[in-house]
Amino acid sequence: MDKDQVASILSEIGVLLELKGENPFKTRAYTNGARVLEGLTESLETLVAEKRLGELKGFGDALQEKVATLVTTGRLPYYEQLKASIPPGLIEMLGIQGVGPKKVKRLHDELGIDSIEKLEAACKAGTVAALDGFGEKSQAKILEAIAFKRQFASRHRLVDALVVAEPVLEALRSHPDVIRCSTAGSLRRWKEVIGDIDFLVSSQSPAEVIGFFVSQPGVRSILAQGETKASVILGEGIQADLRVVGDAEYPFALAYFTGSKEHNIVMRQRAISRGLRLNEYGLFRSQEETRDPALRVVCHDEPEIFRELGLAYVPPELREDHGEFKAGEADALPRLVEWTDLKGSLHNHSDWSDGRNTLADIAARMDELGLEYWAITDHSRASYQANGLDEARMERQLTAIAEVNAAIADRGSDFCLFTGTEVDILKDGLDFDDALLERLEVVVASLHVPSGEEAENTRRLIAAAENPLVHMLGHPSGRLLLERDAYKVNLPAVIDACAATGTWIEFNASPYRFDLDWRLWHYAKSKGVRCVINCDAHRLEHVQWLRLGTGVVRKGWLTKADVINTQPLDRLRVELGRKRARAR
Ligand code: DGT
Ligand code: CA
Ligand code: CA
Ligand code: ZN
Repeated sequence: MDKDQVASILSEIGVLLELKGENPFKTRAYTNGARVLEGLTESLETLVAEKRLGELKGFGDALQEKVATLVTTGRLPYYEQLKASIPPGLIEMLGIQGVGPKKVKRLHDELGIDSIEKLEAACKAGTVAALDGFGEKSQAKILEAIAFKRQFASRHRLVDALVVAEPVLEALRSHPDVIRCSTAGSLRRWKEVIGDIDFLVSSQSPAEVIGFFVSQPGVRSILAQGETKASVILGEGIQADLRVVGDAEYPFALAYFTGSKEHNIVMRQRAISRGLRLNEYGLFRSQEETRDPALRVVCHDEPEIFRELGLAYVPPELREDHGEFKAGEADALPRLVEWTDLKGSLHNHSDWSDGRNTLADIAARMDELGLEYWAITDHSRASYQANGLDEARMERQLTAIAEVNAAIADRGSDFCLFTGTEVDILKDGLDFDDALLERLEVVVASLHVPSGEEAENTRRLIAAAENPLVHMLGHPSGRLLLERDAYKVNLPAVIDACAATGTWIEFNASPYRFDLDWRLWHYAKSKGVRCVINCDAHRLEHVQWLRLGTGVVRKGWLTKADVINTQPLDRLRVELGRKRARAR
């Protein structure tokens, strides 16, 4: 266990003892001990090995013994028993701003409150204000802090985090004291849902950078502000952490704080097996934990760290311990698809169903952006709440699209608006007859009203894939991130059916969906199933989702060749005809 982990356990022990009403001298010994360890420049392992812990300020026998146990065994029974003796609700209550151990103890002793829920109820009933030393004002503050904690303790969609993180990163980048900076953590790895935002900066003037960071316009409140790190709440309640390091440490800190934890553990092991030590401060020629710059293996950037550990550079998206080490050793990591490789989107809506814009406006904008094609796949008749089209309206839309394409050609552009449908997968087949589907250039089949039975949903999706006129399955799990779980379905079986029939699977780039989940693309790809990165656009600005979706689907190891809509228009036409031709 390293010194920061030991320090954090010591300070937790201090808090737990205070909760129990222990004598303040004992409590303070742990809190001070934690602070001494945080500022330690020597290796803690060495101090323990040489039995020199007694040299540290305020380290009596009891504290020395506990630190030694933690460092050598990674565990401390005293701490575990102490923690187990306290109701977990009390520990959770400590997480409310302005509620420290003394207050928690009094709320528990005098009102029997042992959870956040009970505290909230008591505040609402007014009983907390009646306690000596609390009052109306502090009762209202506690209620506010509970609401606040709920909001920021939750998880957030990637897009919501990016929107608040990008301006802060831009600001940091332009600050004269910032040498290098980046996001780290799950945001840099393009996770579809994230906990908190992490920023990393290298600088020789950390105090200036920290001060600048906490005074950004997006900062709603400051949770902690130290000499080299700070935590704030941004925008709609998303926590953001900043760490400032020296420039020589920067690549190592970036690798460490990018994670994932699982990836870091393997990296650390690889270092150890080469007689080295890897931590957030560097890669060291050492058998034990250290941050001695004299022992540091010089790496100017992340690729050099990977090289030192016998690996090809692993892009952040792949750092999930999902096979990147085996592939990295063999220099067999994929060259991932880029959003700029995309030539259009094959699942989109217009104002003919539940989209916002007209066919002409959509075509004009996508052409102007330099895309080569865009499919209009409005809903079919069963999606009546989304103003789905019946056969007669479908017929009229075909004429309207032909007119738009003619006008585009008149302007001298090669851009193509494809006809199509997002046809509903019903209990007993598709919502349109084959005779109509055959006349549409792009057919997306989606399950919008699933059954409660896994076997039944799986059967319906497989039946849709088996229709030679269906090009791809839309949002195959039906999940809405942080809102609605996927319906029950055996996705590997669906993937197998798509592989067998030459059906593509959509990666729905809507930040509410990101469906099919990136974790399944590795399997789909191994079966030869091809991906279509679709915006499922309902407004012009949703075209931006091409960038977001590509970021997330890269986590599924996809290359340009794995994604159909990287093909230019003429090649795409050939691809669209392939499955149909095979069936004839
Ligand atoms: P999140 O915020 O829950 O979406 O996920 P991350 O991955 O951003 O996690 P976070 O913010 O707790 O920490 C950022 C990175 O720091 C994490 O990806 C890996 C590294 N890290 C944090 N704690 C540990 C740890 O205890 N062990 C190791 N090996 N790495 C850690
Ligand atoms: Ca994070
Ligand atoms: Ca964090
Ligand atoms: Zn849909």
